[in-house]
Amino acid sequence: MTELPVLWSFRRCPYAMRARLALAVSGVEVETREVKLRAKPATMLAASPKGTVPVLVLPDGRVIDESIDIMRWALGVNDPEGWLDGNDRELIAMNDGPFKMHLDRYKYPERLAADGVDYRAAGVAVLEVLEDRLARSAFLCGERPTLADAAVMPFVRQFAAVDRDWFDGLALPGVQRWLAEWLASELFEAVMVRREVWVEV
Ligand SMILES: N[C@@H](CCC(=O)N[C@@H](CS)C(=O)NCC(=O)O)C(=O)O
Repeated sequence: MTELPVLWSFRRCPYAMRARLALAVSGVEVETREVKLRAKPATMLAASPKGTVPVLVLPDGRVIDESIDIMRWALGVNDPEGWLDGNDRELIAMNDGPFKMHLDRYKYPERLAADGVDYRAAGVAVLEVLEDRLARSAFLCGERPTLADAAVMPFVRQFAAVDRDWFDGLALPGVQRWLAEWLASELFEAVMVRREVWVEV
């Protein structure tokens, strides 16, 4: 049996989620190892001392420990659905930078910063950029899902989940439809399967 790449993962981590989405769509087989963030295995930390998930360790020893790089690597191996056509670096940077920052500050623990910045409103301003696209096309880069959608969606999912009723009441019909479709998709279901926490033997 040939050795598979090992993906160190945490089910609910949005970064790990997007890596699993790209790996799943690429069809590249990996051995997924679920970790507890509070008790990261020594083997994972030996491969990537910075201690974040996801981490992909290739059979030749190469280590990829940024989720977006794992996505690009997997799609570079095999991209049957043309996800790399939506390699929208600007949009992904807006998500990973400002949106993620607003999301974290809205989610834990306060919506309003000491300086009066309303992070929830700042997050919505970013979602309005997505809405502008999703009002015109089914997905962020056109009529089919691509890398940009998969890279951003897990973070929008988190933002929505903080206060679902409030989110559902926003005037963002495109974003709401897009998110609902992703969450109902077989692909998303497949990458959200529950796994036992990996234990070193
Ligand atoms: N830039 C990294 C960020 C990954 C990240 O921050 N993952 C979080 C979980 S969602 C993590 O592992 N945090 C370390 C910890 O909680 O101990 C990536 O894109 O892979």
